[in-house]
Amino acid sequence: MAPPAFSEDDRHFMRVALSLSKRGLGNVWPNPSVGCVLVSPEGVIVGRGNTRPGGRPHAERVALDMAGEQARGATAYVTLEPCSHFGKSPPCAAGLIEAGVARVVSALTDPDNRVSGRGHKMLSDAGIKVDVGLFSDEARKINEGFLSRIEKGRPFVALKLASTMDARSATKSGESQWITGSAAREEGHLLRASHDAILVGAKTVLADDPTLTCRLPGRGHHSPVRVILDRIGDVSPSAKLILSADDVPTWLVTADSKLIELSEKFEKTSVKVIAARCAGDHLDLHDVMQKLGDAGLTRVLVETGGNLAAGLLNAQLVDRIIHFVAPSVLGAEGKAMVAELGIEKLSDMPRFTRTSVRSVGEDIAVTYDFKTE
Ligand code: AOF
Ligand code: ZN
Repeated sequence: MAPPAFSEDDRHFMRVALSLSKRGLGNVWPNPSVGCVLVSPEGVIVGRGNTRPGGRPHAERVALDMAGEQARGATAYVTLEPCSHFGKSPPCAAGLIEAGVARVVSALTDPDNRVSGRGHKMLSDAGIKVDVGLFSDEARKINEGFLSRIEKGRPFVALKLASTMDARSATKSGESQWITGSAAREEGHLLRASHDAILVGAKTVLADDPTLTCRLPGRGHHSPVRVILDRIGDVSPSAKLILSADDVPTWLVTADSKLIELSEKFEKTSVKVIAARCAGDHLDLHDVMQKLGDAGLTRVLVETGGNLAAGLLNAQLVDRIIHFVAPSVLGAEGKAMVAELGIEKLSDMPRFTRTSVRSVGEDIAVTYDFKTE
C-alpha cells in the first residue's frame, strides 16, 4: 500500500501536537507523553491536550473535553496511536469514535502490547480515515524513554557530565564545586525537570550530600524521583536525600542480600528500598535498570562520579551524554570524569554521535547519542 500523503496543514498541526507532547516529559511516567490537537474542517484548532501529570488523563481525552461538540467532523493529530484498552478510563480510540472525529493522523504505532495497532484498527473499523507515520522519527525521539522501557525493559539513560577542558571533574583532593558556571548549573536543573528520575551513587551522597531537586523559578516544584545506588548500605538516614523523602520520592537500590537490613534501617522514612543482583563487588547495572523500568521509570538522568559513569559505559547502558565543558584545565592529577574503562584497542571504545553543541554562559554543552550501528 502506498504511504499516506500528508499536506502542509497536516505537518503544521502535527508539529503543534509534538510540541505539546514535550511538555509532559519527566511528569507522566510510566506513561508516554502524548500530544493531541483537534482541528475543525475549517482548519481551526478546537481542542488540544497533552498527557497529564501522572500519566492520566490521556492527551486525547483532554483535547476532546476541550472541544466538546466541536470535535464532530474534526481531524485529530496524535503523536502516538490512541489507546484501545480499558485502563482507569475507556480507550481513547472509543472516545474519538464517540465524539464523531472524521480523520485521525497518528505519528506512531504504540508498541505497548495492550495497544500495538488495535487503536488504529478500532478507528478504521468505525469508518474513520486513519493515516499513520507523520513525523514518526520526531515522535520516537520524544518518547524514547517510554519506547526504551517497552522495547528494552529499561529506562532511557542520559549521563550528565561536567568537567574542565581536559575532562577532569574534581581536584585531586575531591573539590568539585563548582567547575562549571551558574548558567550551566541552571541548565542542569532544566534537564532534571524533563527526566523521571535522577540517579546518583552512594559515594556522591556521602561526598556532597546533595538535594537533587529542581530549582527553577516560575516552573513550579516538580522534582524527579531521586535514586541512590547503595550496594552495601553506606548512606546515612540523616542524608538530605533521605530526610526530604516525604516531599520528593527517594528510592535506594541495594544488593539483594541487604534488602531486609536496609528496609529496616529506612523503615521510619518514606524511602523505597529496591533490591538488585550483584556482579562481583558492584551492583549489576543491567539488573538495576531493569528494576527501575519495572518500577515505571522511563527517563533517568545520571549525575554521578567517574566510577559509576565508567560502569554504565562499560555495560553499554548510556543512551545519551550531556557534557558541560568549562573553560579551565586541571591537569592529570585532577579526577577523571570517567574512571578506567580498561580499553586497549580503539575499536573497543564506546562511540557516540554528536547531536548538538551550544554555548551556555562561559561553558559549552555538547550532547551525544549512543551510536547504534
Ligand atoms: C493514549 N494517550 O496520552 C497516553 C497513552 O495505564 P493507562 O490506562 O493510563 O494506559 C497506559 C498506556 O496507554 C501506555 O502504556 C500507552 O500504551 C498508552 N498511553 N495513550 O492514547 C496518551 N499517554
Ligand atoms: Zn488513551
